Amino acid sequence: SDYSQEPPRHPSLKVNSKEPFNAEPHRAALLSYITPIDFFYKRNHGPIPVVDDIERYNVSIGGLVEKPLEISMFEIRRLPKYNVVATLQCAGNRRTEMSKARTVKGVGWDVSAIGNAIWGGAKLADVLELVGISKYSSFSAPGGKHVEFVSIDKCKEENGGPYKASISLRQAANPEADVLLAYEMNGEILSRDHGYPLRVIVPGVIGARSVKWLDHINIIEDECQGFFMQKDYKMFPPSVNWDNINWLTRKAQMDFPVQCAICSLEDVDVVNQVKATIAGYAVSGGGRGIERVDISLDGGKTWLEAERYQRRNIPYQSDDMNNDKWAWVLFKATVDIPENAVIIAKAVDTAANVQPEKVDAIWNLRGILNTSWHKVQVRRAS
Ligand code: MTE
Ligand code: MO
Repeated sequence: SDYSQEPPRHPSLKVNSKEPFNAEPHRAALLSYITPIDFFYKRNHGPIPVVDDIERYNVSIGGLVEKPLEISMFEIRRLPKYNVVATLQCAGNRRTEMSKARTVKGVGWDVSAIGNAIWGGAKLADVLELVGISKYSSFSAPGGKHVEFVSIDKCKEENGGPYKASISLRQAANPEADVLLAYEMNGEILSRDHGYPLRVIVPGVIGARSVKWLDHINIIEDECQGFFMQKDYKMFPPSVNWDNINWLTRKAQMDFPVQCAICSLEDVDVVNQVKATIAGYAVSGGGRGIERVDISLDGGKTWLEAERYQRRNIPYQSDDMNNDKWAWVLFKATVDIPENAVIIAKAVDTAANVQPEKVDAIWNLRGILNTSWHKVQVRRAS
């Protein structure tokens, strides 16, 4: 593979793999509501494609449609534009910690394979109307079919072929699911690392389905048969290992579960004052909001509720941005730090789903969806 044309990246990123480029920011970079582009995690499976002739760039839409179509960037930009605030999270977020319990296979990540951005673009539901698929809500959805997104990058897992994924047609054609073909991130033209010139954003779903560098869209009868749908990004029980795995027995993971992490402290950390602010992010998938974040300073015996907030430091506002449904919340609590403590955070979503206490209960061989209670060890400087 050719990695000679990679874009420049911020030097403070922690690089978990150089080729393909996988990197995350330090925890403290996640304490602003909107994650700056430079500090947004970058998760790739091959070299970053070079798209230099934007005039000729187009997306073809085919498969089970009455009228296949090629749509240019110019035409996509002429469709109604939406700004959706959505958190993108890699299913492998917090994998390093899961691997400490029992070794898993995959790129290691601390707690920062996640970010919250303002994505600007056309709704996939509007684009699908151009090929004769009418919009529907969850009440009228016929279900059944799938919408496949195919990229132009080259991944070794696909034997040098492009990255691809699919979502249900029901979700794709539902305008309220806010699935976007995004050409902007935080008000700027999408950067090469994040999918220039056009990527899919599937809010509330693991990052793996938000295909970057979109090249074509296929309406298909069954789920996409690509590697990342069939042989990866599936959640297995702790009993399954590499000798007895049967990939067919599990579904491709879509929505992510309730998650939170402390970002004001690294693990292990030293605090100078008795009073310290514990802060971080909490988010749940599928459009479920965060109901509560609990903090414990005594190993989980007693808990106090953290304050929560959204919509800080948004660089601009627009009328359609009245919805934080797909976005994380930040939390904070000012506490007296014991001399030696393990500080724990756990979140509860609006469906009352709670993060599990121990990683062993959710351990899986690919190390995905580590949502166990987040713990950091701190010591007070004397
Ligand atoms: N799309 C393409 N074409 N190639 C990829 O390697 N990685 C996926 C997804 N889309 C990927 C892709 C994964 S696993 C994640 S978590 C997100 O992109 C990461 O998006 P980001 O790099 O913009 O943070
Ligand atoms: Mo991912």
